[in-house]
Amino acid sequence: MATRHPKARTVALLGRTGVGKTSLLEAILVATGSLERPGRVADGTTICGTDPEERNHQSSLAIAMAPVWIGDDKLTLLDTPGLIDFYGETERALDVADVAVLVVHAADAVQNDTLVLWRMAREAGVPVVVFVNALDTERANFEATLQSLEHMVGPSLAPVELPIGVGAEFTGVLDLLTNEALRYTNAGVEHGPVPEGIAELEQRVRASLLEAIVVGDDTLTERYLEGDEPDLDELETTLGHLMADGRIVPVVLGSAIRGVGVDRLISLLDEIAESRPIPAVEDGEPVTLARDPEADVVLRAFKVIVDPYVGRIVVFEVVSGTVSGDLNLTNSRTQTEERLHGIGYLVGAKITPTDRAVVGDVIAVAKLSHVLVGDILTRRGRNLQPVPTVRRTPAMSVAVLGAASDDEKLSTALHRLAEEDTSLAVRHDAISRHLVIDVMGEMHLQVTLERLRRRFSLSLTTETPRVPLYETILAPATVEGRLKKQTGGHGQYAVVNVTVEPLDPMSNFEFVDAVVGGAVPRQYISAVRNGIERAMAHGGPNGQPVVGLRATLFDGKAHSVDSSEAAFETAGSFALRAALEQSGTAVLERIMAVEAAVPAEYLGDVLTDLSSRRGRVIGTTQNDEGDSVIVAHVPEAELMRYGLDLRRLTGGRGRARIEPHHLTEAPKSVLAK
Ligand SMILES: Nc1nc2c(ncn2[C@@H]2O[C@H](COP(=O)(O)OP(=O)(O)OP(=O)(O)O)[C@@H](O)[C@H]2O)c(=O)[nH]1
Ligand SMILES: [Mg+2]
Repeated sequence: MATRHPKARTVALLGRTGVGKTSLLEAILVATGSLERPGRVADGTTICGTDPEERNHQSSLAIAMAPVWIGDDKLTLLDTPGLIDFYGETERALDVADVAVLVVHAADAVQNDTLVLWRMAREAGVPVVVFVNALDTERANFEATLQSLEHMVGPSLAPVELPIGVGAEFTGVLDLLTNEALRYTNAGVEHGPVPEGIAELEQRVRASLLEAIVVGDDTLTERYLEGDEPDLDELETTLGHLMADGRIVPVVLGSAIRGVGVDRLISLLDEIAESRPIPAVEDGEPVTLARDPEADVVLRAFKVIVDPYVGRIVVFEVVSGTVSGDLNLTNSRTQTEERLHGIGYLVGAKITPTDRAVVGDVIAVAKLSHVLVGDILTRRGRNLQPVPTVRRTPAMSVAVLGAASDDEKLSTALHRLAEEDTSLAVRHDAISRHLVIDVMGEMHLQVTLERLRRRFSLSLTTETPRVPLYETILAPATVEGRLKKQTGGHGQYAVVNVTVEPLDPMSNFEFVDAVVGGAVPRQYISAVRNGIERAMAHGGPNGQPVVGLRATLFDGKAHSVDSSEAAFETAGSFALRAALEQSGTAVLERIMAVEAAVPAEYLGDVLTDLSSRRGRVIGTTQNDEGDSVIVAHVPEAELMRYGLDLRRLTGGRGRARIEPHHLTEAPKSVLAK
């Protein structure tokens, strides 16, 4: 018998909130013998729902994981949040998933969140299996759910099972591949023939499934057309290939709570034969990393978790190679050496040590304080970088205010949270001196504040951040900046003559040294520049930072004893202030270029909304997916919560990219704010 490497694969469970992903993961652990009895989300007793904030909200808020084994094969299951504010986590799970299980509720038609997730999986190139859950609930309707799935997926959707009964009568599934009925009882699963009543329907659905599968293999097609039905093994293998290529999106069904159909889902997942190739950038060139167990070890970090006892844990995907024993690798972002001693895998919140990990495996390593999500670790000398990910547009920005004495602590805490939660961005507003966080919605904000309170004992208030405004000089001015002070010992003496001219407000500050004959000694020139820049940052007559000007230093005076760098810096700042006074300034606001992609049915609403924000629509086109793409110029002041509002307007399906475009004079209404 040919030796083979044990397989390790990663499976992401996706689905909108409440469809039963965390419960399904629990049921899978029970079905594979990893767990004796399932915990319940409502009691906070599931393997993947132990985080206090998650228990509090009864919802998953971050990636959680647990492995299962099928013979030699290992599947690492990633549970993801279903709430839209936390889809950044879902994206990180899709970065590493070999297959995604899109969980839908049998009492739901496909909704916007499901469409968003389906599209995310497709864009990430991850094959999808659909699990229709909760067929035991009263309102369950498999046909209706299937119809709306067909609408979303198209002809590649292929049910592999049909339900036996529904609601309280739901007892099992018809397996279309094996042509038998599986009934789930307390004693286990009973295999039997397809019941008379549904045999005809079963045959019809089965025939179209077989046709869909045999087209994946020329010899199978030929044999099938000659009336020879492929055996189960052949069908499963071909289905596995078609599934991996995304040519078939199989649908299975069941009930996570009753453990029905869960074993069937697992064996279908096990048919995914290969790990997905991983795109990366090597020596500046795009490459695809083969999943080779014999190659260099390449690890990619996709999650950072801080455990109250173990500390910081980094979770990696083994992209290639085989990990065993202690290992020294280089972080290709920082070029620093990282020592991995002791690898393990996560079962919910617990690390279980292991001594070996193969390609496709997921490992957890403690005590790596500098590795961030997205980092690649490999042998020294290799220049391997991740493909840059596009950050989701934040839904809103808020300024967080703590007690003044806590500022340092607050900043540290927020940065620590942002390492774990890549959807959270922290920045410091130089003008208001507030910490500003970009979040993905109200719920994300609330959870972030809860985490700060529980983990760092920080109680905070938030407010809408100040809209940044700028000032620019209206006309050229030639001025003198003079500092002359005689105190006890040394005096301070510096004189500078400067011309200040307006530039395009978006351009960088320009400083020209036009001094001749050493009127301002060499060693003080950069001090003058610094003084002008400091005064610009400090603000003009209207208190806003000054932008867009050229300062030409053309003359000055120095004193052999009383002149110093500090004196020339001050003289420089005096000169700028004098120029601004003399020529006057205009207050500017920033205009952003908004590119919003929305399904056509929302176009009208989105355009109306943009014009209510003082927006100017530049154009509307269509992208490859058939979405309308609007480009508009909108003042930054009107966009503080645009991400959130666009989501509300489009049921979560609209996406926007926002970039600074130009600065223009701010209307009075903005100045009054
Ligand atoms: N009747 C029934 N209830 C279910 C089933 N699966 C899950 N539930 C219940 O539905 C509720 C939500 O289940 P979760 O597993 O937390 O759902 P989730 O998809 O993880 O939700 P988020 O974490 O918010 O994304 C819980 O109360 C479960 O007990 C099922 O198959 N049948
Ligand atoms: Mg959950």
